[in-house]
Amino acid sequence: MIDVYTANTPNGVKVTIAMEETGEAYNLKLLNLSNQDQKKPAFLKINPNGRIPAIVDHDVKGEPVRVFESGAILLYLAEKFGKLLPSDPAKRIDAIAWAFFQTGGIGPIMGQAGFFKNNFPDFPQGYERFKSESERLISVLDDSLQQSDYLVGDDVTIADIMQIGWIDRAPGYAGIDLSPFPAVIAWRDRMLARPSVKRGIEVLKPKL
Ligand SMILES: N[C@@H](CCC(=O)N[C@@H](CS)C(=O)NCC(=O)O)C(=O)O
Repeated sequence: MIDVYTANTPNGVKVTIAMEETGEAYNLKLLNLSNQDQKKPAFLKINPNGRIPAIVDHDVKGEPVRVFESGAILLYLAEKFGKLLPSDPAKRIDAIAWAFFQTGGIGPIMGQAGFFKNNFPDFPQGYERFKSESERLISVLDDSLQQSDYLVGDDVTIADIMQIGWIDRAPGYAGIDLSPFPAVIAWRDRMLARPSVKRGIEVLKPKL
């Protein structure tokens, strides 16, 4: 089985959603980020970068396989289970390109927008810089989503799973108004209505 080390964050939710979409069983290993679980020696053996998400696949020949970086994890799961990536080579690489777009763009840029908004209210230039670049990146998603229901054609792929946690939290975390991006809003709602996406989000919420 696969151990999923994660937490209730926009990057963390990618892996539980992907696992739910594959329909495969997994062991959820919730880390407490406030407690710095992600910096403890045992976890650093799985992700030397000390961040979630990460996985360990025990269902392999030989030594268990560890994977860190959310894009690499989703690619690994898609290849292992033969799901969430198109078989057509051009579409397949397009889905991978959108995954890179998220880890190189939406994630770090919106992360900084939220950081400045929530920690440096007296330095609006920092927030504005990252907010406007986040909006530009979201407009790129919107242009693409005007052509199809999902980022790569009519089926969900890793491309969509990479973005949804960030887009879902963009208004609350980074103060980004999504109303200028109607295709993104329609896609977000389509994603959030999927039972697997709902389950992937729910399993990370604190149990009352
Ligand atoms: N590029 C990494 C980013 C991972 C990342 O930034 N994770 C955050 C949570 S969303 C984290 O672990 N933060 C805790 C910390 O930095 O100590 C990925 O895509 O997996």
